[in-house]
Amino acid sequence: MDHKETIFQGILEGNASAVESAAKAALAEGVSAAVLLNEAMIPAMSEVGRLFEENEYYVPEMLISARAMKTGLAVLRETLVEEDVKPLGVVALGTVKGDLHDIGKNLVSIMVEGAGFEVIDLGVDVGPQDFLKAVLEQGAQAIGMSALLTTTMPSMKATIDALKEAGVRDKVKVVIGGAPVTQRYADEIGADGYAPDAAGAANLVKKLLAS
Ligand code: B1M
Repeated sequence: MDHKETIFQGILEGNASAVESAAKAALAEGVSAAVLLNEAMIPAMSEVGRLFEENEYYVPEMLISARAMKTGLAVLRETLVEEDVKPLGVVALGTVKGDLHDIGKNLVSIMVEGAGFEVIDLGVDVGPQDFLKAVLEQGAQAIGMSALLTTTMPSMKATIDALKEAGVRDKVKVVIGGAPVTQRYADEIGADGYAPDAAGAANLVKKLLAS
């Protein structure tokens, strides 16, 4: 089995140590972190989602796969993030209220940091007031919200409303994303932009904060 296959299988089986050693070995052999991410790790999580939909996997299996994915991401992190770059701005990121999915948000965090921004990672289950606090008290110039559940998407609008009520909506850029989120939804709730993936989110933040 080559390293990509070991990583793919390791995530499917929730074998974090196999994922960790294969990712380290692949990087040492010069395989790029982006290749490991896009050709092994993200496809493995999509497969986990498919198995869950078909009732072959249940929440515990998803959970151990997610742990293996996070272990792999931690190995890639250093390679993905450029070091010694003066921050271009401050961006607060979080998964919205009621939502505990953080793998996509963590990837966005790595890419935004890699694009040269200081990231305030607010974690998961982040409510409108927590995003607002990051703007008012920590100087976030942009906020990024992630949602993986259709039921938690309305929290994105609630956060934009909270920014409006506090009179700071025009001082901060709002970027949204996550599997059920679309450009149409972003337009509907008045976000500044939507990105389909982590690299897209980093580019969008760069573009919005430059304008
Ligand atoms: Co859950 N889950 N989950 N889950 N889970 C999904 C999302 C689901 C689609 C599975 C399915 O049915 N096929 C489904 C949602 C259905 C829906 O609402 N439409 C679902 C469900 C139902 C649930 C529970 C309700 C299950 C239950 O308890 N019965 C429950 C909810 C818990 C909660 O949040 N309150 C639940 C729980 C869990 C676990 C805890 C077990 C685990 C999460 C662990 C963790 O994150 N720490 C989990 C997992 C792993 C998944 C799947 C399998 C994988 C998600 C993932 O990490 N993908 C997922 C199925 C799937 O997505 N195919 C599923 C990999 C990740 C890299 O992709 O997060 O999409 P993603 O991020 C992408 C883009 O979306 C984008 O960039 C990333 C790629 O570059 N992106 C952004 C993300 N955020 C962005 C922000 C941006 C821009 C881009 O700007 C700011």
